[in-house]
Amino acid sequence: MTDQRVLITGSAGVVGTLMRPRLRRPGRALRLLDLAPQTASSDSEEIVTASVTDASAMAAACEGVDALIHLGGHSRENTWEATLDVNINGTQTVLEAARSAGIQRVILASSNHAVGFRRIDSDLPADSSPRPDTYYGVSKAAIEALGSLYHSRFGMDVIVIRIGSCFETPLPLGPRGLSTWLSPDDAARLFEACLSAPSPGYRLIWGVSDNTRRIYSLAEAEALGYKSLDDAEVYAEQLASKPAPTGAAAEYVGGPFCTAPLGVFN
Ligand code: 15L
Repeated sequence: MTDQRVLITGSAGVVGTLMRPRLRRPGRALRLLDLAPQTASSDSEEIVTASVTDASAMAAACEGVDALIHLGGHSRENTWEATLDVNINGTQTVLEAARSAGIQRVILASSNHAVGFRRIDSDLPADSSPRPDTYYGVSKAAIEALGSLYHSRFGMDVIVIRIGSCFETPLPLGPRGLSTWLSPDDAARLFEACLSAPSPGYRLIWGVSDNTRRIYSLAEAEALGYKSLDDAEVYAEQLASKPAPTGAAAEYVGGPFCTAPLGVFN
């Protein structure tokens, strides 16, 4: 029997792929929406092939859904037009479909690139105001604002997560990952906390593991019930031989995004 149906947009993307097996629960159906083809691995998975920019497909995908995790969209720098269309218009389309279907709980993926031009040496509370490093970062700041709007106007519970670097390990990220890594298991713990926290209202929280070199605050996520069990420091020795960032990439939390050409897909 299905007690809860969770719609995940961008389920075939990097974070979606890591979350799919980890968010499986008895009594929970996962409705997995992506442009890329996917195959259901059990009766509790429902596949939807659609774009987050398609209002009628999103309306259909939201039917019978209890909670929505919106991961869909471009996950790195792209042209302004593509970023505007998929990340900003797409998120508005998703929120509008959720509102109209009566979905009370929405979790939106933002990114540390919404505040990429904040200095590494500062302590970063989760509600630090936006200092985007790219068009991509601008789109994440807009997603945060859209989430706030839909909460204030319609009373929906909207939790926006400024995700650091969610990968299997921090190794591909170089030394920066020792600070920004969100382990996949911690990410699943964080999504579970976001799904189950009673009446959170609007929250902006960091998505990061309890890394020894962490500069992103965990207090806001912990207030929702999140407990990180991982620390990127276990990879420190393996990363010791990798070149340390220099210039703006060493000064600001966005790292290499701070110097990547604007509007160029990379
Ligand atoms: C992000 O927002 C990207 O989606 C991801 O690919 C990583 O680059 C991550 O930020 C990061 O900052 O490491």
